[in-house]
Amino acid sequence: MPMGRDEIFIDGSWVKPACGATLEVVNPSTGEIIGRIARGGSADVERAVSAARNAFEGAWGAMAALERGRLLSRLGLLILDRLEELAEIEAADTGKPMKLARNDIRVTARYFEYYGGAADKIHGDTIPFLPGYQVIVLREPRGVTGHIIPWNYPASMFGRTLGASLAAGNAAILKPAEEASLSCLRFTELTEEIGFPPGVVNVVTGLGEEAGAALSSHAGIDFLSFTGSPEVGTLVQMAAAKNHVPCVLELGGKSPQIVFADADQDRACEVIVGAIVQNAGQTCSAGSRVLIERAIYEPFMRRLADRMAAMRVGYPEQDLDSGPVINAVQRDRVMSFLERAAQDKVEVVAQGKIHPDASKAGYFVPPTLFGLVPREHELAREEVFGPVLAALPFDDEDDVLRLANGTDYGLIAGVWTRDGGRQMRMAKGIRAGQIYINGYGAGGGIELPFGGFRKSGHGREKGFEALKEYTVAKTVVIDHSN
Ligand code: TXE
Repeated sequence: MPMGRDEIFIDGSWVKPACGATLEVVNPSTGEIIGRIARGGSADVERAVSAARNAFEGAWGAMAALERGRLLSRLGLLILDRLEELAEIEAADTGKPMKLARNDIRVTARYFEYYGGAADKIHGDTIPFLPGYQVIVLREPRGVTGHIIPWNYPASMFGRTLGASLAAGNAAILKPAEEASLSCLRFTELTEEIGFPPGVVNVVTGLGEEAGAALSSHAGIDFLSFTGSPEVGTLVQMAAAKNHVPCVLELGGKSPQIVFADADQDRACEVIVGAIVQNAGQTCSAGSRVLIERAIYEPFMRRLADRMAAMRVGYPEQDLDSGPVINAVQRDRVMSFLERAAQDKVEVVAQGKIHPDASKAGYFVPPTLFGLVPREHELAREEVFGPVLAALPFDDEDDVLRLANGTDYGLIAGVWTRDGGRQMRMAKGIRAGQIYINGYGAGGGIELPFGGFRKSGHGREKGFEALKEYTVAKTVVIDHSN
């Protein structure tokens, strides 16, 4: 039974895309074609935007916040009901181990539960002004929101971006990544089952340069949320700027894990290796640099090396430490980093193993730890988006702050130390959207505001902070003096 569907979802109906074409769905664990999705384009985005506008100005806009929230909460419950089926779809489409796929589906459900509960708690403000005046600040939905998401966590991104937008009262158009659209399509079928009014959720699958570009350059949308590469993020922001459409961008990272000599080294080691190997390193908030205080560099590297060497990669049902990367392009990209590092004589300290039963046609790469990486080397500065960890020694707090803040990115950071004063100095000194002390929550915590500095993007998703992005303040000034 082929997976996916050759239709897109507009105005409450499944319809063929205007061009009638489809795209292949490839299983990254085997390289096999397992289904097809519709190749939507600008004509389809056009219809989706007008359907969303009608919903926003019609039934959806008129619905009580309480009712909106109920629909979202029920969607969350239905997703949990279908957990196993959805996890299997996600694992087949992305190659991730079943335990991670199940977790991602639970996270998706949790987003709808959280934002369902939040829908009737988004409220405005009053402001003391001149005598005889009453000032009310209304918090209104933006209107029609566009959402372009990547392939690394398609399910949870669906929940994260649509949960917040719909809770705030917007109507949405989602463009999933062409590499992994299947779970988004299945969630969309569940929105039908729950009974969202037509036009509230529209899903146009297709290529980035077609459907994605059409959505980001559309003058009829009021807000845009993009998660993906910094390069495409720049294009998207420029396209949106031409229409004065505001956007939130969540781009890449080169997040540091900072280990001081007084850290709990056992725990730090386990969490650091786990966080870079998870999802084959294809996590925007992966801790891909480990900065180690010089006094413990050698012993801590021995621990990291043992742990990295124990990592096992395979297909989803094996439930190992990670699966393949998403496609041949990403595999070749990651392998090219390893090849250049070899040419530059950067030392491979340890590598995990690809399970012998894993298909040779799958896109597997071995988890790899590099030691004594020069500070200016690309492994210390560029996002690899693979299971590749670069280790560098540092001397003191000033030195490590320079190093931590010394890339173009600033998404998250981990700090491992028992010293309370130092914990706070690091938290204040590091320019990143999330700082974890003695832990690392790559991608976790749906309640926690998340987003970047500099090339990691701007604006915040997750938590209540995201609801500020998806709403706008309107000030009403009433003169009641006569
Ligand atoms: O991402 P793209 P790619 C990084 C990571 C990875 C690299 C390339 O380093 O190696 O990006 O991945 C849509 N107008 N991240 O090429 O292209 C596209 O269809 C509008 C980090 O797959 O940015 C998809 O839906 N949209 C990241 C989405 O953008 C366009 C997650 C992301 O794809 C478009 C993924 C266009 N011109 C990759 N071109 C993270 N931050 O988590 C593409 N898209």
